[in-house]
Amino acid sequence: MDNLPTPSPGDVIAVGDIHARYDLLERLLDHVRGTQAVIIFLGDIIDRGGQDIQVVETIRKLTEDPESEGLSNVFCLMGNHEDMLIDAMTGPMAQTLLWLHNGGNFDQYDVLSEHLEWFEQLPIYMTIDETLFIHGGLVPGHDPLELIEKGQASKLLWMRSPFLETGPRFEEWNPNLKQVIFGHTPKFDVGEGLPYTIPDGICIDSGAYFTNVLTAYNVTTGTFYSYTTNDESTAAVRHKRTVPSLTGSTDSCDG
Ligand SMILES: [Mn+2]
Repeated sequence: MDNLPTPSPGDVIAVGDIHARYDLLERLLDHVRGTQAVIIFLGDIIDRGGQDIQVVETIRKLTEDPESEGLSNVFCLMGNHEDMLIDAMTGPMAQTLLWLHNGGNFDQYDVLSEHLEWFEQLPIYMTIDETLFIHGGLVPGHDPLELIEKGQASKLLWMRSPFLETGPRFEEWNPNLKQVIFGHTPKFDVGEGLPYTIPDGICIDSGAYFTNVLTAYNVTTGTFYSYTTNDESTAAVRHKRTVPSLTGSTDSCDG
């Protein structure tokens, strides 16, 4: 952890998909604890990794009492996996099967259900200054509020094409926004555990649940942090243009 620069008070740090990897969440917390940074989890905190309860209870407590870990504010956005879990708990049996098919942890279903109301209030997206944060992506050229008001939020949570190819097209609906930070679609053809850019956007989902690398991005300083299960956690200052661009193949896991 010595080789990671310490964030400054008020720095805004987005965190990619954790997918129930409490061991990697702990690495992040060891780094940011006591710094008074602002933390934004980009959703998909549950499923696949096995440590759902520890992750949910820790992140929920952080959002409700950030000062307990010396953070100035903590937000958690909704991912498609949280959305599936809500449907599994409130919808027909087919929704439960969909959640299980996507890595849902049935052993922890009862404890997770105690957090249903917390999951239900998670925001779909947020903005800070010229940056928009969201789990999956945007419909290019459209304000996400339009879709949310039409009851189509899940489209944003599952978004891949055409957003990954074209970017958000902010100039068509909000020229004050300049970049979108999102998760959901790790790309293994650009290098395992690496973030990548799209037009006006950066994806920081590094597939933590099987690459063993959790990625965060300090938006204020332009620094990426990679947390690993050994002592090789690293930081790299990479301006957008030097992050590998998404080209060609859109092969990926199913989110
Ligand atoms: Mn996802």
